[in-house]
Amino acid sequence: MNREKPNVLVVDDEETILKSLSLTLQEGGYDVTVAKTGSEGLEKLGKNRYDAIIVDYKLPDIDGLEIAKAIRDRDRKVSLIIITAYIPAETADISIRLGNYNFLEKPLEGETVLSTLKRSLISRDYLANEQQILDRPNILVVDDDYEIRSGLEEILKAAGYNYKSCANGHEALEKIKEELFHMLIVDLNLGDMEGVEVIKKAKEHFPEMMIILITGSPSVESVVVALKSGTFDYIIKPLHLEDVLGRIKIGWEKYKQAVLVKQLLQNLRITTLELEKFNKQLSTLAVTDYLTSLYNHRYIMEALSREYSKIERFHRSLAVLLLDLDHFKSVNDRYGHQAGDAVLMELGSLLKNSVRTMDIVGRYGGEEFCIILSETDSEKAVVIGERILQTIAKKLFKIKEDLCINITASLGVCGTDVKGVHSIGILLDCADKALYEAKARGRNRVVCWKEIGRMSSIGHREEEESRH
Ligand code: GH3
Ligand code: MG
Ligand code: MG
Repeated sequence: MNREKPNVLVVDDEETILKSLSLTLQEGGYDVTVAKTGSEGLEKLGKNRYDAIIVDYKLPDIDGLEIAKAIRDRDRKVSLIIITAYIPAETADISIRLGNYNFLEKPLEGETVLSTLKRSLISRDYLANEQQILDRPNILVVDDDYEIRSGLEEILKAAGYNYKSCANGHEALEKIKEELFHMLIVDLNLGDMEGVEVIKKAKEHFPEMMIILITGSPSVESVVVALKSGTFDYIIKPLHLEDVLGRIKIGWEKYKQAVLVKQLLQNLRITTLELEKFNKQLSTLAVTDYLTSLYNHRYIMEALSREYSKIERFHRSLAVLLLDLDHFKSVNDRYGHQAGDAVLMELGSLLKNSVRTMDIVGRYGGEEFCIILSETDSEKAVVIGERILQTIAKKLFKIKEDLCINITASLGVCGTDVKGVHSIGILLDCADKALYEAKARGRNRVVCWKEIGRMSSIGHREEEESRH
């Protein structure tokens, strides 16, 4: 670990959490920087180097996975700890999805924060030396027998391994907290505790640690207990040089394989997650109009067919509203196509905000929009149409920095409550004809097919449909 104070960046939108975390970390001997949003955090990360980042999974501006990825992109080796406010099962799920990141669950406890941070920094240091470490394991020898301990030290030294040694369990546990060991060679019977206790604690701390047990003449039971606690292999005293070295070598190969598999799995998880997200984006794109972000024509038709089958089953009503901007060509001609686009975008959000969330608003094509009003008859639809007209009339559409204009629209309405309307084709056709009539009557108005009631043309349409 660094000799100077490690610095930690904390990103959380909750003031109280920022304050209490800062205090805990400062008392724990860290330099602390805080950020209240994801973008502020990333900005700070761009300017400064941090040893660790503690970041809330739920930030107002950037979602947890995005920020974790952005942080990793900027600094692959920084310690990353994620704060979650979820029940354990969900945290576990995020943990599986994100790979081996460290987590802190709310409410945060000072001691847990400090121990998680310390563990994360130790493994960061380990990652920083990944290559070097994969060539040379770091081994801890724990035996209360001086002869055996020094014998092992000699063997390890001659073979060129990094190692530390100690004579009892307590000392071993202290060392494990301070440093990352890939392998533990431990006596079954230590003076102050059972070797198995040391193994359990070591595994809690670093699950991948390879354990080799040293034992006199072991009982089957004691070997089984040791194996169950995660022991990889055991050596029976007296120790033989070749035997010890051979087992360390095999253990080391196993360790490297396990690390490799873990890395591969982690990459796979991230790839799967990215794919899931990409697929979601794709399906959203497939139903979205690129300009207004409303639903596109295809989706409107699908939705209409879904809604229509519901009203057939449950005998409910459904109305369709077609809206076409008045003299929109002249907006383009006078202010340019881009200004026209800006008007269409503003109108899109105006329409979306003018109806209930259950209603479906889409761009039918060009400067024509379609609204599907479920559970609505044609009379109510006319009232909604009038309301939309008034909202449009009041709205100033921004053309450029210092120029706003008014626009108007014409609306055609038809509902399934109107006599003779018994298919989607007829419904749309009648709404379209009502729109045409609204244009003919002078524009900037709502016309309902019900009041026109030219049933002859419906008959014509029906004939056409039955022919297909
Ligand atoms: P009316 O009142 O009869 O509807 O007149 P109008 O000018 O709105 O109708 P017309 O059908 O003659 O012209 C439609 C205009 O809408 C022409 C076309 O360039 C414009 N338009 C269609 N789609 C877009 C678009 O995506 N962006 C822009 N800026 N203009 C569009
Ligand atoms: Mg028009
Ligand atoms: Mg048009």
